[in-house]
Amino acid sequence: MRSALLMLHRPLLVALVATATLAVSVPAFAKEVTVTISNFAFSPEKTTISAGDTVKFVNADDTVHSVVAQDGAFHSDGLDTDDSFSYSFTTAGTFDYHCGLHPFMTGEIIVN
Ligand SMILES: [Cu+2]
Repeated sequence: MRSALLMLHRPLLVALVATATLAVSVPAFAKEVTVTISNFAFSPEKTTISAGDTVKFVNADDTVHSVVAQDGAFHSDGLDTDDSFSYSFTTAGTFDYHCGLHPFMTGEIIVN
């Protein structure tokens, strides 16, 4: 009786373990990091990520901002309140960026 119950549940258990392993390993490879634009500043100003990660810039201000890479690698449209712009960094290095409308707003993404 007891062994019959175990045999019945074994495939389900294997499927559950496989699903749990997948759920844990996929986000570990590429994560999404949020940079908030607030009070005319990028927060955090310096963000360290791993190659393959995505940075999501979210505008929390009531003013339109944009995100422009110093080296021209990316250039967002004007972001209204609550709008966002995402960019995946595939190579290691230090990437400086600023707001296209307010050049004094600067930030840095460090990709390891
Ligand atoms: Cu701005």
